[in-house]
Amino acid sequence: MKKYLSDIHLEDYAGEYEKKKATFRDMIFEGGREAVFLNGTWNYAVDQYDTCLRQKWFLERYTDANGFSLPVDYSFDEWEKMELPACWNTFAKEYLLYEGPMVFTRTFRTELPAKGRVILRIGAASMLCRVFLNGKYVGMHRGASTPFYFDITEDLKEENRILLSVDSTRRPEQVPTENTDWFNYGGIFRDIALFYVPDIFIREFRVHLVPDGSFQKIAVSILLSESADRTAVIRIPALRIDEEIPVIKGSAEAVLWAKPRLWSPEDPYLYEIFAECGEDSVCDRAGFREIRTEGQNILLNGKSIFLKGISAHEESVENGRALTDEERRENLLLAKELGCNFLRAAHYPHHENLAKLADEIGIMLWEEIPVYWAIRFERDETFEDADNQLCELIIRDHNRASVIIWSVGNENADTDSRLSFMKRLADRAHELDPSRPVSAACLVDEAENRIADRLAEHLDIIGVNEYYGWYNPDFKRLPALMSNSDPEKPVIITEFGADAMRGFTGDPEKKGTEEYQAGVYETQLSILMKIDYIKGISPWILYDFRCPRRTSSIQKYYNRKGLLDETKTYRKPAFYVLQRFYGEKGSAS
Ligand code: GCB
Repeated sequence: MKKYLSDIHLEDYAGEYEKKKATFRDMIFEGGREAVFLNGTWNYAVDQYDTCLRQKWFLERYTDANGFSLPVDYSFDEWEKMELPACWNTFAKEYLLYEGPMVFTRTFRTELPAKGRVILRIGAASMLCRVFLNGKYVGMHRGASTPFYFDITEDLKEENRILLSVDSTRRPEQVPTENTDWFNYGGIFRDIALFYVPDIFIREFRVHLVPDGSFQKIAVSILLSESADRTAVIRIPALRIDEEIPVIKGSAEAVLWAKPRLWSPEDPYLYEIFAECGEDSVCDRAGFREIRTEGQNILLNGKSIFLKGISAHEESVENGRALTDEERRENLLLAKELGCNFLRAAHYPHHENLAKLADEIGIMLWEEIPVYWAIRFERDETFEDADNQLCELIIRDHNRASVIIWSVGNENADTDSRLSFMKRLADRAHELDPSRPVSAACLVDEAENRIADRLAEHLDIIGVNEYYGWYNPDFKRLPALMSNSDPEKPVIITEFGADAMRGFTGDPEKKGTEEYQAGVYETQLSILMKIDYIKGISPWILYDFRCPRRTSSIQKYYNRKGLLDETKTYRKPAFYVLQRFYGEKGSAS
């Protein structure tokens, strides 16, 4: 077959772009490093047939071996322009429902460092991203919501062309799978940047208060990019800590003695923390607090607390999933206005700045990976993907005091393959981060009307989603569910709620009215608050969000369970019901 025709007959064109996967092992610690941003204007093309990969556009072949010009199907520099990071669905009306590959490219100049490495960082790209630099395939990443990194030192030139093929196609074997209750945004949602680091650099730098009730031990660990022996210096000036710790074969762990002022939502106190090792130095702003469970209690700094929460998707009408920092702050301030001390960041990792802002503002967070509904639990590759996203999230946000719970998934039916899949995820979270409780939002056992999920044995906190008053209209079953259950662990009601369309008012008995939603909140709260083992709630949800499954006249492609509408300006009556309740509740359990 003639070479120039090969791409149209090649069935397995994508196989070679499965190689060189970026994983959590390629991450670098970013705190205190100067980023050279590649955000800004990029050229793009909608690439519905994946022609970029099939025809290898990245090779930029304009002539054949004899020097004759070839017809080419792209013109990078004349393509339309988009400012990244962005979601293409909100960028232009005609892309609102586009799912598939889009190709982004730009050129950039850079200084070539005499020594050291150059690391490319992409904050999040949905869902698959293939990266090409100067005519070469660099690697790929799976997962829409976590950052990924490539060492591009060898391929970097003074003048560079970078090309990213980002594919938002929903696929059954992916994490999340093809069916969810949220909108499938496509795009490069978060910062694209270069980091210049020394040859041997700090990949991970973790600090936390040892959760042993003493409030005096700060655990620090360092992982270098190479298995080298070094000495690291840890400094926390406000605590007069300036300690040398030995790094052996690239890793160090130490416990430093100090009495830090404890972080809490009432006093979100943060420390400047520095680490130096060889030629590398990093820093972070972090709080110290202890979070653990004891019996049916959740203890923050040794005291039993009640999590006054709300769930939220990462979304705005204007920017889709690519929120600005102002929008993130606005969401947290809305939660504060509601009287919350806790926010469930559902159902996938939100931007890293959410946790940084929550650290400052004083809101505790539940962070989750999109192991949602009917994931392909039996597939090893699907597990590998979920496991990698979990590790990327934990490593990224480890130092955030606001993050108090890792969630390994949401509403997955209690089958054998799911149990083994999610048990392994819970084990992984415990192993990677012994300083935080692990949870998941579980379904109730409808047949027995009990909180009974085999996964609970492997969790520290049981999340329960229940929709009495909405999907299940029989409110009488809710008190029965609670009295039939005797969990040995704290329970958070991770979801309850009801749809209400802004301005649809009048009949408190009619589903979809603002009054009906407020009534569901009144009844839910009056029942749940009598139950001792419930140590928190995060009703569904802060604001209405886009969802293709929701087609009724009151929904119009939105899930309307928000306490605010999608513009985040209109507070439905249920907002005030919850606000009043939180105002009266206090934060102790
Ligand atoms: C759930 C899901 C959430 C949905 C919600 C609903 O249980 O966890 O993702 O959006 O119910 O509105 O049905």
